[in-house]
Amino acid sequence: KQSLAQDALKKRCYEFLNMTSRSFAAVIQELDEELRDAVCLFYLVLRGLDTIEDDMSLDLDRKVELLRSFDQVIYQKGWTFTENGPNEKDRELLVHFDVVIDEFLRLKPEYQKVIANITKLMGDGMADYASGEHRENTAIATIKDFDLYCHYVAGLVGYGLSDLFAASGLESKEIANDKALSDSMGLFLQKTNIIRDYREDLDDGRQFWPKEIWGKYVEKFSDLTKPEYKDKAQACLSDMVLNVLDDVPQVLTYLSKLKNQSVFNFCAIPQVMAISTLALVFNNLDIYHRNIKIRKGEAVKLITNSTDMDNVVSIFREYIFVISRKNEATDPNFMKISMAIGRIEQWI
Ligand code: PS7
Ligand code: MN
Ligand code: MN
Ligand code: MN
Ligand code: MN
Ligand code: MN
Repeated sequence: KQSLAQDALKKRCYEFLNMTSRSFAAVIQELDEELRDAVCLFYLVLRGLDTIEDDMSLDLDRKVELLRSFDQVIYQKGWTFTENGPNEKDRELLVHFDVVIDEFLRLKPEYQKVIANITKLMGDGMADYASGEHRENTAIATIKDFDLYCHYVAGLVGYGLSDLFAASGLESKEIANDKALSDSMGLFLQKTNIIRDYREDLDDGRQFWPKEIWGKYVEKFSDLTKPEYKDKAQACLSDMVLNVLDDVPQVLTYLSKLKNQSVFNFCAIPQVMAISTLALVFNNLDIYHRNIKIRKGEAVKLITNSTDMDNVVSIFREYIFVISRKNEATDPNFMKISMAIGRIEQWI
């Protein structure tokens, strides 16, 4: 039985979850009891790590030291962090991180180990990209660099979640064995987010699109916003969308292997949001100027309909069809996109 003080700490953690996450808070809270707290704490630990990664006002050496040691920080009772820039988003979470640590230490040791392991791998990956060879603005040069960065910040989340699912017994051990499938689940979300957030990230002084792609179309990454490069910008965008479409068959394969209803909903909802976002951004030059988002009503429809594999496949079919209709024969990537859609159609 939990004491009243412990209940209050757990409640604080769920408040932090609702404070820091637009999209994951609801689906995490719907998870079966056995997994809910572990996934909530996994989220909060990684949100803390990402808040450090994102803070451009932190001294670089200090940032790298924190990123590389964060897997130990989560075992230090009483640890809090107040060094973030005053305007850093989600700073409040780190100011009260002792609460997260207390709850983390109450999880089953098996769950703690999964979370600490992924935190170590992600923190080291983020540190590599924040410093050293990736320090320049051209940080993400090749498509390989792009895949590796997305693996660190999202594919690894997929590994960790699959490990938690398997450890809980709600899913079979098999779900955690095929690492490529778990990786794709994270990559598809992260890459779609990176395309959609072109403008926001540019304004923050960040560029995540690989130069190997945008360099085919413009000299400078920010040229994509210029009216005189409109056609180049459209072709570049379709090249990026083409890159993301690669992961769709693996996403559907992963989802088809799930057995538990609450785990299925938790996994499927973000993926249908992503395919809907991808259809919205394709050939949509607004992304170079402002933050575009799927409509609230559409999001609600997607959430209520993502209940089983048949419905999820229907949703993917609908949005793949939207992309197919928007694909223009004059686009240099027209043929490759048609082929990628063909590969997905074998699935849907
Ligand atoms: C533990 C649920 C389901 C097998 C904080 C979920 C930021 C897209 O740019 O908030 O900070 O605003 O829009 C999530 C695989 C990770 C990948 C990664 C952890 C799916 C720190 C989500 C969330 C794997 C690095 C949030 C990857 O986007 O970002 C839990 C299976 C955190 C998942 C970051 C991005 C996530 C992201 P931003 P967002
Ligand atoms: Mn972030
Ligand atoms: Mn980040
Ligand atoms: Mn406070
Ligand atoms: Mn983003
Ligand atoms: Mn974001």
